[in-house]
Amino acid sequence: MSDRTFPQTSSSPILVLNGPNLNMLGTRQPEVYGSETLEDVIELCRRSAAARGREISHFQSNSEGEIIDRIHAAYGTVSGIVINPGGLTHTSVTLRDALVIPAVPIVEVHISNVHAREEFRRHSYISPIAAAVVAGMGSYGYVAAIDFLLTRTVQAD
Ligand code: DHK
Repeated sequence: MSDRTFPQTSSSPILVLNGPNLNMLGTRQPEVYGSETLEDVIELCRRSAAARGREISHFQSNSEGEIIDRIHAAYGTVSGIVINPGGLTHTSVTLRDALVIPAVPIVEVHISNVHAREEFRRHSYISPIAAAVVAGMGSYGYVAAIDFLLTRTVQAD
């Protein structure tokens, strides 16, 4: 865990970001990504945060630029970021550069166990700047990530 990102002192929302193709959850390769839709997953995230008296803000896009714009808008307004970057995980230096800008803890989530799949999925541009990485836990990975951020974050207000 890096000292750069902890402790946080805000009760602002957790930003949950989903990258390309994650809007197709429930339809897309259910044997890999499960049968829950993105709406199901986000509802799970909302309930998980609400159980701790907190809120999430969610954004999904198939466009790298839109995701980066949303991260820029998060500056000063969120207390942590949970991101499943989809395929951008393995390709995007610009996404990584954007994610350090808000200077909040980040958890990288993958529904599938990327290490048990194709070789190219084992490399992540995001992991080195993440406080934690979750892979292979299905939708529960998002819940674990939110819980981690909310319980490991010092509340000032
Ligand atoms: C989702 C994707 O879209 C893939 O490109 C990643 C990740 C894995 C997941 O497991 O959630 O390689």
